[in-house]
Amino acid sequence: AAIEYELDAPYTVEYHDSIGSTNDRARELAVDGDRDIVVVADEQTGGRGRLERSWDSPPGGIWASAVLDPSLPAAHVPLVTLAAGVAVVDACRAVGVEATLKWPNDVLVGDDPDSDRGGQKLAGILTEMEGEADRVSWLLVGIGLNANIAREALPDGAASLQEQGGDVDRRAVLQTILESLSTLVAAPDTIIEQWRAYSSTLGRAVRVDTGREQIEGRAVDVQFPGALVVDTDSGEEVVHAGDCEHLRPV
Ligand code: BT5
Repeated sequence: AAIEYELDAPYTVEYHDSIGSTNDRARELAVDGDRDIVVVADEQTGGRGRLERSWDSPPGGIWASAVLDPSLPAAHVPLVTLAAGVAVVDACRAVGVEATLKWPNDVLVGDDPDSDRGGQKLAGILTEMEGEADRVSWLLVGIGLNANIAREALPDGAASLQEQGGDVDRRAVLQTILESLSTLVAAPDTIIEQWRAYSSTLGRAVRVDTGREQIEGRAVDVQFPGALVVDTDSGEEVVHAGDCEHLRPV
């Protein structure tokens, strides 16, 4: 069944049964000057992750991209990714699924630091923008949450809300996500603190691939506007972007 598109949300909704990528459609709207609109699809045929990766998006997921007001300084944009993660965790916890956040853009379940079993990815965030210095011309955040999808229809290492606790009312879940997101972006000072509270990265042994180097150490903090602080053998490193792996305790 398709998501009903009437949401009592702080954004207007454009709904598609099937689309290439909601981020691509949101980008068209954003470039045209639309704001506070969210593109939602039941299925994506060309879902995207970061760095040219693909994002599996079978029917039953929550695939959504929100076009935000770009009036914030470009330097604050990484906060939007953190805010979207917090909003997704809020919505998962509201349906009884104890999700946590892995820096910078993953929502996990089962990421217990004391277990040998690594966490599984329940959702991912893809923030995109154009602009420079203090002028963001458009800004959007894509959210992919595996909702009513069977585990078998997802790649290895993924989890779904269905598998965690049964099917959800996608409309209600999306509503919670958008309300949280809107509250958070209006109060950017609160984002990092909430992110820390939901994080399963902090305190962990991590390996971060920045694309140029691998940094290993203990993740000790996330600081404005979204950088990970890693305590390494050669001192503290502040990492602004990269892929982070949670290492098992030995
Ligand atoms: C992300 O990238 O996690 C960002 C995903 C954003 C998806 C949303 S859906 C709505 C909007 N429209 C889009 O086209 N995109 C956004 P990244 O951190 O690069 O992780 C990508 C990796 O996650 C892949 O290489 C796979 O290993 C894994 N993956 C792919 N599909 C998955 C899924 N459905 N669930 C869990 N993991 C998945």
